[in-house]
Amino acid sequence: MTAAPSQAPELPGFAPVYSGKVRDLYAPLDGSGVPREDVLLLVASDRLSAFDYILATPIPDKGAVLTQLSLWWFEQLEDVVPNHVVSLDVPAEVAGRATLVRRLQMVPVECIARAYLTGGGLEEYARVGSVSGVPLANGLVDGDRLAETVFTPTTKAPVGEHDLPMTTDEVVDLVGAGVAERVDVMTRRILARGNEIAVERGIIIADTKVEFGLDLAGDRNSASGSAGSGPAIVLADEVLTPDSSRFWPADAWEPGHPQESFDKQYVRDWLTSSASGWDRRSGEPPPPLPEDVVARTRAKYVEAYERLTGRRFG
Ligand code: Q0T
Repeated sequence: MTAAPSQAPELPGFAPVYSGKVRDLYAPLDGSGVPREDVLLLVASDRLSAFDYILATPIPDKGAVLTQLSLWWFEQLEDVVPNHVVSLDVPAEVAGRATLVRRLQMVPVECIARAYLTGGGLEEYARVGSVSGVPLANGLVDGDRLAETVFTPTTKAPVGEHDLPMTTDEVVDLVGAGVAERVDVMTRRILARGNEIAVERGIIIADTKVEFGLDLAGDRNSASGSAGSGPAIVLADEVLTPDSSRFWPADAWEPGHPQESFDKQYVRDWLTSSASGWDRRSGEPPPPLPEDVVARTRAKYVEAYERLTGRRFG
């Protein structure tokens, strides 16, 4: 028996607002059944994406592990950036994997910072010798640590489409020079603080994607280095999880080839092995995962949580 993929659950008292690849957003209904406009319920599912597919097999506890990890990081980052979390008072059905969050005006940019060179950053470097306009040293290879953390924003494409790199000018045209500068600095600080903490615990965070929102009602930022210079910029969504970031085991780090993925290695290895019977270029969706691949993948998520936080999961 194969478990069905977890779709956005129906939650009494909540109206579905948006379903992403792995997370679902709801608006709480007020006493009269009207959706509230001040807060949202953010629910993390057990869905896993690999090779641009949502796999048919959920990973048990993945949504809870990543929610708890994000909450822990929000605390570690409190002096760097305010966050959208309001409370953990959520329906029992999604307890542990949901948070009530402040509804923000989202900054329409995927804010990415890179501390190590790989993926799209490596491709751009190979082509033009720079990444998002930042010139890099000659001769860098896949997995090299960058001398400075680079901000590499992209567009927010709809689900199913690919995000495209944005120039600084494009970000400025979209959100203004003030917000553009502040999200650049904050995204790089988040990754830098993340790595200060993670590297001691045997994990490298090569790069990360964060989302910010503007709190048009709330206070000015005190931690942003720009107090009084515009609406507060608030960290939304999730932060420094294996879904939003590339986690690498630090002890296996070896520049010059693609690094092992902390969380999805077993899934990728199995899907690309003959055992899966799947051809990535066939256009067919991947087959369901075998039990042992699911169990080992779940263990990697729990291991990341436990290593980073020093807490036991569950
Ligand atoms: C959002 C207003 O991928 C997203 O959501 C996953 C379901 C992106 N997204 C976030 C929002 C948030 C948050 N988080 C917020 N606090 N306020 N909108 C909308 N889409």
